[in-house]
Amino acid sequence: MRSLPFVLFLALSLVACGGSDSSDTSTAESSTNETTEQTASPDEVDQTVTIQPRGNEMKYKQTEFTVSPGETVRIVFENVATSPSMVHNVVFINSTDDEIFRRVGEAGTRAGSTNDYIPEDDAIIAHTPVAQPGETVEVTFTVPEETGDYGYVCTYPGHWATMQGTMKVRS
Ligand SMILES: [Cu+2]
Repeated sequence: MRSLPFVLFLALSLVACGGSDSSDTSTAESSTNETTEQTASPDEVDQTVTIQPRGNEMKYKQTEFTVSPGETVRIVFENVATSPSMVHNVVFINSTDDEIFRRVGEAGTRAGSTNDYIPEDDAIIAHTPVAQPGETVEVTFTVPEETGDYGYVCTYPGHWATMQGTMKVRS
């Protein structure tokens, strides 16, 4: 399910390459309103947000940031931790409800390392890969059109309860 937008993007790219005389602006527009869209290239990014953990704690140093509806945001997660157990990711969800944090966090543990601790859950709108200590990972996605507060959480086992933040979508 999560790979559908990427497949769609590829299909549109192929169509665009096939046509020779039309303008070159055709690929981006028809596939943008999906909240799971993660295929934007760097030159389309409206805002880059850098997130780090707070040292070797199971916490994000940046616990909130603000973006605009529908913009393309690039999340760069720099895992500056040094402890080998401080493996992290950043999973964005469509809620700041404690129960949704719990549901996604516990499902992430069950999803396991082979899935980067990412469960199948309708609340998830985007996520980074897992970052080992010292590693930097990133994800680019389209911010939802609906204003409000969206949560982000680390789904590495044992981290979800304390490693949370809020993405504020404000027009
Ligand atoms: Cu973590």
